[in-house]
Amino acid sequence: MDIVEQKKQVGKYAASLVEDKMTVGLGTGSTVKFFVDALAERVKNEGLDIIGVTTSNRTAEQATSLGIKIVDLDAVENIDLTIDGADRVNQQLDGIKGGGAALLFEKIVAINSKQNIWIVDETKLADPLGGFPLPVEVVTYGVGHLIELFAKADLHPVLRKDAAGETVVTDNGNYIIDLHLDQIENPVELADWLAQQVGVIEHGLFINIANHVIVAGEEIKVLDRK
Ligand code: ABF
Repeated sequence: MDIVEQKKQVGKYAASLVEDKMTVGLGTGSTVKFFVDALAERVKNEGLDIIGVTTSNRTAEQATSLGIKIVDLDAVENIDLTIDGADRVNQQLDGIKGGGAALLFEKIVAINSKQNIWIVDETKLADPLGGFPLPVEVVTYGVGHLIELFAKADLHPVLRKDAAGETVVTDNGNYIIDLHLDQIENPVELADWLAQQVGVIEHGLFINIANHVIVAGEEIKVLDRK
């Protein structure tokens, strides 16, 4: 099964887990895009009655255009279930997220959700975490000094640019610094250190957040947090 088929498969599977009357957190990324498509099909064909809270402008536009009702996070008490993608996941079900630059909203939606499920293809499993740049969302003011600090800490920072060479600006008006680390032996320690640095708004280490991870493949695997 190629990667696109795997993404479609888990997207559809995740959509089947959504129940009537749920408030659903909608993540971001190419896998979630298939989930939102499949969820919209259920809304249209089965009359599934849900409301969505999104983690990015991109997902909000897709969901709205497909007829899913979207509300602001502050309009709901909490979210029943959030389905999101991930860039890397280890055996503890901790992960790297934010390759799509939506990590801040993704984390805010996640911590306000009763259940978090990530949908991934097989290429995302990595223990120890690594092999994918770790995104850190930072304020634009003084970004050069933060890059120097990260470089001194051997974190191999690179300010994210788009294909046209322009600095990427997040939905919240911030920059992303990607840390190019081969392996993250102690994600909890790194997450704590990053959270303490002035100018860091959020980082892409999602520790203790996913309840389940659904992995695509010939047979779908559901991994549960122990
Ligand atoms: C998101 O989707 C992320 O945090 C992650 O960066 C991304 C994974 O995208 P894809 O499914 O396109 O690989 O939710």
